[in-house]
Amino acid sequence: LSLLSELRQAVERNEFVLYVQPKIALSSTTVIGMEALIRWVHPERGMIFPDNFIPFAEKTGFIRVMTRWVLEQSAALCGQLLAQGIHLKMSVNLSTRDLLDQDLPNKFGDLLLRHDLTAASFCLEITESAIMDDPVRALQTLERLHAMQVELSIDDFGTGYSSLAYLKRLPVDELKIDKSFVMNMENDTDDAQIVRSTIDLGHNMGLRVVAEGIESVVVMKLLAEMGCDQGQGYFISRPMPAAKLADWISQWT
Ligand code: G
Ligand code: G
Ligand code: NA
Ligand code: MN
Repeated sequence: LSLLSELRQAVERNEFVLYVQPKIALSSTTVIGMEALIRWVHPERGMIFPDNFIPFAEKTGFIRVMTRWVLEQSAALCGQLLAQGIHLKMSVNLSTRDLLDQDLPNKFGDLLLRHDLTAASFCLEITESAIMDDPVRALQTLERLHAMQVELSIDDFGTGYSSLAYLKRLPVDELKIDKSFVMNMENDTDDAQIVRSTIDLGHNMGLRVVAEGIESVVVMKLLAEMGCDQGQGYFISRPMPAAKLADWISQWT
């Protein structure tokens, strides 16, 4: 069986599982959101991580089916949490293909209607490289999404090739500092300076700044001192099955 037909079969057999990783405010440690991260639980091979199928799904265009699945599951989870009085913002990763899909804003609007949610429940994460693949069309999609009031985030910031001149024109709300700068910032003074400068750059552009890859309390405190707004990482929580989130929140708070 080719990987593509295996992926199609995985959808039919419900083998994908929505994992989420909590996102907290660094000043108060309050949980404010979560990032949706897909997992494939294969009947024979067990858990398959996205690095082993997302790049392929992007190449073949199958990613659009997966993105739709993730958005559907995320919206359902948001609805369930809201019914329990839990208001969290759901961050969902978009790929290049999604950004080039002219119909994505309409599909997203339809999703919100069907789940009785507002755009404020979502933040869409896009990497610099996904945007730079076709900046003109990407910008069109981002502007239409932004006009719908959905928040947009630049993911893995600092690892791509976009210029600041270009970034300045993007209708984004959040900048997410790549984990490669955050993970070792307690020991690497260059990393710490990059993180500090990125926080200031983001704030000066009026953006919320999020650090991913927080693996220790020392790093979490350093980031809070630097004024970083939000954080995410193994120290706070590893990604977990969506069904476990409500319990995790009640233990965290
Ligand atoms: O935990 P982690 O292994 O989940 O994710 C590895 C990579 O796969 C990351 O770059 C992450 O952004 C990407 N990824 C995880 N879930 C999704 C998804 O639903 N859509 C897209 N486009 N990428 C995802
Ligand atoms: O590419 P993106 O930033 O969307 O994906 C986030 C990736 O980082 C996922 O694979 C997720 O599991 C992983 N991740 C989340 N927190 C940590 C962390 O604290 N340390 C490391 N090494 N990886 C993390
Ligand atoms: Na992401
Ligand atoms: Mn990232």
